[in-house]
Amino acid sequence: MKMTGAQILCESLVREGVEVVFGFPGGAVLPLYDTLPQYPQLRHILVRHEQGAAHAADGYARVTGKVGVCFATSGPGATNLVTGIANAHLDSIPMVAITGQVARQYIGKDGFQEVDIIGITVPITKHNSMVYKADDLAKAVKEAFHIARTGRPGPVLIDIPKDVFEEQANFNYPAQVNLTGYHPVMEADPLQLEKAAKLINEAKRPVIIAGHGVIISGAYKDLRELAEKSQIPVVNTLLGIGCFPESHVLSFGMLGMHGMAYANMAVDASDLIIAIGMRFDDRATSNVSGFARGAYVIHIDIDPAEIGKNLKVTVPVVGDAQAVLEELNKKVESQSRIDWVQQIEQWRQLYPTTRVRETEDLLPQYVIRQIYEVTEGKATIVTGVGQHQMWSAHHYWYDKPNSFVSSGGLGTMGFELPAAIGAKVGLPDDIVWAICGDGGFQMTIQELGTMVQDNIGVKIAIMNNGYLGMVRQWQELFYKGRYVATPLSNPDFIKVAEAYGIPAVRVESKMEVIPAIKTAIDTPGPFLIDFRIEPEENVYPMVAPGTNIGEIIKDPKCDDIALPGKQRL
Ligand SMILES: Cc1ncc(C[n+]2csc(CCOP(=O)(O)OP(=O)(O)O)c2C)c(N)n1
Repeated sequence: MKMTGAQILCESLVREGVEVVFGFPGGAVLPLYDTLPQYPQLRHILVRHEQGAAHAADGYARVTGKVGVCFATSGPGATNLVTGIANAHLDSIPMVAITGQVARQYIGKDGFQEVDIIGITVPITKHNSMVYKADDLAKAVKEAFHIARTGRPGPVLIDIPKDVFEEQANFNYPAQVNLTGYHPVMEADPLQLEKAAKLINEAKRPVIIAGHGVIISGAYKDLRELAEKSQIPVVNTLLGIGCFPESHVLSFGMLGMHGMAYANMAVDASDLIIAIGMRFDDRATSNVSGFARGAYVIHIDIDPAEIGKNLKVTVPVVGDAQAVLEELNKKVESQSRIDWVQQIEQWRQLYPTTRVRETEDLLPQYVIRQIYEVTEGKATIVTGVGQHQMWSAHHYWYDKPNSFVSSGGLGTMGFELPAAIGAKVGLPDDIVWAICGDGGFQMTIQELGTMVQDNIGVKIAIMNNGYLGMVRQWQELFYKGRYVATPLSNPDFIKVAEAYGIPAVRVESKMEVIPAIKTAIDTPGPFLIDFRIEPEENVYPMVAPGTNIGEIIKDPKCDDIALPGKQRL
């Protein structure tokens, strides 16, 4: 049956199970937009900026495990996607970005709105291609989804010239994908597994570092089995939050630059690191030569390119975390490591990082605690990048995967609002909170319009400190308090929200916190709270950049424990 390229694209998306697309139209994609009404099963959400489309597709993909899809037009539309694509690339998020291109006859002529988006996105996509004939479109879409979601997931871009959308071709959706050279290894080499099991069985002070790969591969049960069977403490990366219940007795929280002191101390004192689906990012390891100096390292990762990239590894295990752990668990012996676990537990008691200072000031840590209490820990928390991100990681406790959505690898300010839109669209029945910095919020503030137009009920908490807080903190600690370009004058966020038609309140004292959170949840649709938090509050503990992970800077102001520590199972 003959169809236009645009129809072939839509039909192919339907075949891939796509239900929602985030996008923004323009001349080069007009034939596609003109075809969309024929496909009511494809819900299109009009964002206000293409960066928002990519982040929303990213947030949607994280919480649903499906491939996120975004559309943009040629030239500036396509380049506006770049930050969002790079973000997805660094965090291994399955995404298909579809960009319009100028018509074939104009390609290479620097005509109106032409840009070489293929060239631009080569380093930030898992794969990209221009489809030059409508005949090739179905195959290109099939391959794009396959590549995006298999192996180590990532973004794939398809660039389609305007006249290819209009060209007629036969529609045959391929049943299978056959890509020479692309065969992600799922099952680990049995010999390597044998070696890994031997190291684990012999270790006295092993630590598991669980990363995003555990969440992506759905290896939670297998991870838990490994930890419980052989009594190994588990720490996690920022993106690994939620892959192991934080209330579990063997969970010792996040490691790294703003990790828990006891998590870093455990890694520092360990004799074996079992790294699962994590890539030894410098925010996790700090000075890599001072990282876990007395430990052997087992590195389990689906991407062979990650192994040995940042850290020398004793036993590399290439494979899908779930498949690997399932096999490894058969070879690992049950044993008690009670002394080691108790040692870390003691450190946890000595250096509890979940402290909130006793004060009447409005502390961000207190606000996040209250969001946790009111939502009973059941909300999906989406953050931007900065201090509020770390406070959200520290003071909300996550027991289920994907309940913490954040930009890890690229560290993209402005991620919070659009990613929360994507998360809420993916989980319409869940409570989704966007915890924003006042700086990051203004980077994608226009997406309030998207929320209103599509009635996407994200609850927004701005941690308004009047600074680019995390950078100010670095200036305070490492640049003698010279606050260059970090004080931030803000608009009246309440008026901004109201101008968009979003109800909003301002909170300036502790006693207003809980009522405001409850009102936000009880009010249908989006709601914004402007929390005027203590302007110069810092995130602790901290490992200064370039120092060793065991060299921890503790909060100089925090002596008392005003709120109870988290409950253990
Ligand atoms: C797009 C982008 N530009 C710059 C930075 C550098 N940066 C990291 S954190 C930060 C400050 C964030 O300020 P805000 O959003 O207000 O959050 P806060 O740290 O105050 O919680 C900046 C500028 C970044 N991560 N992303």
